Amino acid sequence: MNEYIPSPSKWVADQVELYEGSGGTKGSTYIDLPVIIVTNKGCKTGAIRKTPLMKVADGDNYILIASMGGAPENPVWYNNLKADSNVEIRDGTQVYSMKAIEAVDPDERKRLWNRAVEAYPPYQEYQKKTDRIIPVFLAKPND
Ligand code: F42
Repeated sequence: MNEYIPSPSKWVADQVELYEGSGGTKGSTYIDLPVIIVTNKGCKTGAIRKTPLMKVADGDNYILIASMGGAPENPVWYNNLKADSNVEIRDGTQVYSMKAIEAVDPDERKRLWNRAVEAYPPYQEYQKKTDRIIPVFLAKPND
């Protein structure tokens, strides 16, 4: 089993600890909106990484938005998911084994992006803040 390395960002690491430590009954929101925890492998270290993201559901699937508050660069979890699409997603008390694939088809990306903005309107502001096109992933359950 690989080692879990917490985020160097304290507020993020604290949210993961509260969320996971409570089995999903605490720490599962950000500004009163639901959050999921994405667990995956680091593409350089091979370590277990855990990233809280806003919950954007699309049926049984989840939409993951690599916004990082509109920062100029993609978050590094983007690289991790591109290298290995296998993720575990915790949504409250439920944990699902999934594959997260970047939406590259422009129509599909737009549909998913619009759903994400409905769920969490600040994503639109984040896109205005940055020149990069914010990547969008669709995570689907493994059969
Ligand atoms: N971020 C988003 O992008 N979208 C969201 O919807 C979102 C919501 C959200 C809600 C609650 C909350 O607490 C945080 C939220 N965040 C959201 C922030 C998110 O959790 C991440 O902190 C943020 O996106 C930055 O991700 P990051 O992967 O760039 O994290 C940095 C701080 C980090 O952990 N860096 C590590 C480090 O040591 O500097 C490296 C982590 C890593 O995965 N390393 C890889 C490895 O091999 O282990 C290598 C990766 C590489 O290519 O270098």
